[in-house]
Amino acid sequence: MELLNGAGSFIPMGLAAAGALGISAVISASGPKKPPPTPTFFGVPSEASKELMGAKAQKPFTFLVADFCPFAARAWIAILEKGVEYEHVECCYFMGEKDPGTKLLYSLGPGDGLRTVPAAVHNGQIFTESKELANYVDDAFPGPALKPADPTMRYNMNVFLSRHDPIANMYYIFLRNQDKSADPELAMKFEGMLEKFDNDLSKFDGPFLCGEQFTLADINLVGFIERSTVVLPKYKGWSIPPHFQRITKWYQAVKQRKSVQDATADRSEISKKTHAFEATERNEYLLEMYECYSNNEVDLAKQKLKESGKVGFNSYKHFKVAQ
Ligand SMILES: N[C@@H](CCC(=O)N[C@@H](CS)C(=O)NCC(=O)O)C(=O)O
Repeated sequence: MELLNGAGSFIPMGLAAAGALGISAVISASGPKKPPPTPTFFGVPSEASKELMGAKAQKPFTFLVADFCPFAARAWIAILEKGVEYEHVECCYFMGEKDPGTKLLYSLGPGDGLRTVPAAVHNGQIFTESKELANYVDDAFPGPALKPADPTMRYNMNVFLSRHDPIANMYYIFLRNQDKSADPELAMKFEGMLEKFDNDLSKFDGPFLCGEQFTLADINLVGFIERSTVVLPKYKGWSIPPHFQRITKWYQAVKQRKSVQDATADRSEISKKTHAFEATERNEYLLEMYECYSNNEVDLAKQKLKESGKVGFNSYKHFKVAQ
């Protein structure tokens, strides 16, 4: 079938429909062309960052991460669950631009670049923000789905995601608080949030929030429950109350997953070659890293580690010992 176009000549029906849809630009005499990738909100890596990326950009997915960061853990666990082939760039942001990964991170975007991990470059586009990045990884790659297919269960997952998100911020508020008299109240607030999580684990048959499927709603919380079991007992003398039995069971199930085991393992070679921290065993490492948070001295630690700028040398820790 043919149609008369405005100029009075005939055009085939298929092309007329394409024009009506505004996609005629992608059709040429040599056939359909691949449309350019949809731009992300953060755009494309700057020229400076492309140079820094160099050899790190051999694989199509470059992942900028700090292995102690509970936000980055979200995207990392998603990547591992899906079996994405990726380039792993550890960032010791405590050392600022003295650390090559952090230099790359800062140079990625326009203006000031990015300032936090996790971040990724995929299809020549910049991605960041842990929840959105984990979700993107699920959408963009084959492998086990991290979101329920059923719309109602997906709705439930989204409710769990937003309902339990405040746990992340509260963890930091509690850890960083220096006023001992406020600790009991902060602990109560944190427990109130954990209680909601514990209750929601009874909504379906488990072991995960949405039942048998391990989803983004679980992934969102893994890092914060890990730190609640390792960091808060040491620095706040507080532990997850044992009556939150569902959380305990959930965490046992979570720790069975290979992705979680890999993202929470003792330090890898790349980690040891990147960070200023000294401990190599996982829990010791988290305790060492979070010391400055527990003293609410993150800026001081950054200043010290930037000054010394040495891999495997925690000048903040030594400064505290000498004090
Ligand atoms: N909203 C961000 C938060 C990420 C974030 O705060 N990451 C920390 C590490 S745990 C970071 O990169 N901090 C950089 C700095 O303190 O300089 C997300 O969810 O991705």
